[in-house]
Amino acid sequence: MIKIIKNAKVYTPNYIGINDVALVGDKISSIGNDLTIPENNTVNIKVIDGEGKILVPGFIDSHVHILGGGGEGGFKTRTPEIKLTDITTGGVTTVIGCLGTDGITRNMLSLLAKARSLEEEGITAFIYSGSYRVPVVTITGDIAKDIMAIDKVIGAGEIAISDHRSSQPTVDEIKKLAADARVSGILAGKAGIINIHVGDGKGMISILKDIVESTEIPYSQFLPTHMNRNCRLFEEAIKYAKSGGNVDFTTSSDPLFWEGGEIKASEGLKKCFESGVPEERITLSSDGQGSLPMFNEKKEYIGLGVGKVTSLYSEVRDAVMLENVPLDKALKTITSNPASILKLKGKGKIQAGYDADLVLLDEGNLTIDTVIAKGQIMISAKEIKVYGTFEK
Ligand code: FWO
Ligand code: ZN
Repeated sequence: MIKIIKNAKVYTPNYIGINDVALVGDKISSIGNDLTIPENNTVNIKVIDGEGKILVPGFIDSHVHILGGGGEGGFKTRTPEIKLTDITTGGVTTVIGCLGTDGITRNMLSLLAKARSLEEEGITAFIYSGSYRVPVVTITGDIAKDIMAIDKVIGAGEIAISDHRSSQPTVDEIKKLAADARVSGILAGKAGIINIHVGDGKGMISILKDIVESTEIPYSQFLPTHMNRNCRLFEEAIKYAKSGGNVDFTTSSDPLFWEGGEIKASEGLKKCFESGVPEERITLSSDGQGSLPMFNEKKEYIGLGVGKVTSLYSEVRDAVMLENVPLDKALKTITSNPASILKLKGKGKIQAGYDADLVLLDEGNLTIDTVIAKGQIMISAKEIKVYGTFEK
């Protein structure tokens, strides 16, 4: 099937002006002005009108509890499994699935099966092996084997540090894990990334700084997330990013958290750019379907919300509409930045040969109009065209 998106303002995510973009099957085939359909054309070509619209790469969400998560308030607070349209209605075409606090009753094979189910339903899904705890839960029994043998495993995560729910990992344990993930990632042509869950603990990311300063392991091996969960950690994120690290801000939130001093991701982006953080060092992720538990000062559970994948683009839109962050810079945090940090081949850009993952936005209010994943129209004119297996 050939599709041509005509006359849209194209952000690759760099702005390249009004262009046509042709999709052949599940790939972007060409970008240019006035791509015309030959008179004697016999192939059925679908033309999508991009007039008055902005065309951007499909969004990448690097931290989603696709199997569900939670449980911090007991069994009844285990959050439900994600559905396809929870993801596509947020313009997200690639997710990285993870386990969280509960890596005991939720297991890696189920996470892999859920990723494969999302792939069959039409989007791209990868996973991290592991959960909060170290030693890491894996499929093969060894993180290096998981990364080398299983196509969808791109690294380990979400490994918890500085959190009362963590396994209190030592620097050495994280160092060894990063070493294994790095070398198996190199051998498999993958990122071998360690997605680090940073809690509210006062240790913050000192473990990561120790490792980068005392070994050959580079900053790029780690992607610490939730770095906007409190002001102290956010200030640390700016320093860490300016010295070479990548930082990820969580977009799901609960007004309860704002009392706790959490920095709204859109405001965090603005502050980062004002502080001179290089734009390629920042990513946003939603923590979708994860729990957003609240604990009091005695670490007693007082309630929880559930993360939403739709918060990912919503925070990018707020950054542009409310914080005056330029659209291209804001878009990079959920397209080309995660694609390059996580080494997702063919993802995160509008470029010939890349996967046909694209989103059309209304030019006026930047709302999502159309979502295309692997060349298939998932959402068109704000209407859901493809539902998950059991959604309709
Ligand atoms: C964050 C996922 C947290 C789960 O600290 O880590 O709990 O396993 O589902 N969520 N524990 C949420 C804050 C960043 C607001 C998770 C959750
Ligand atoms: Zn987390």
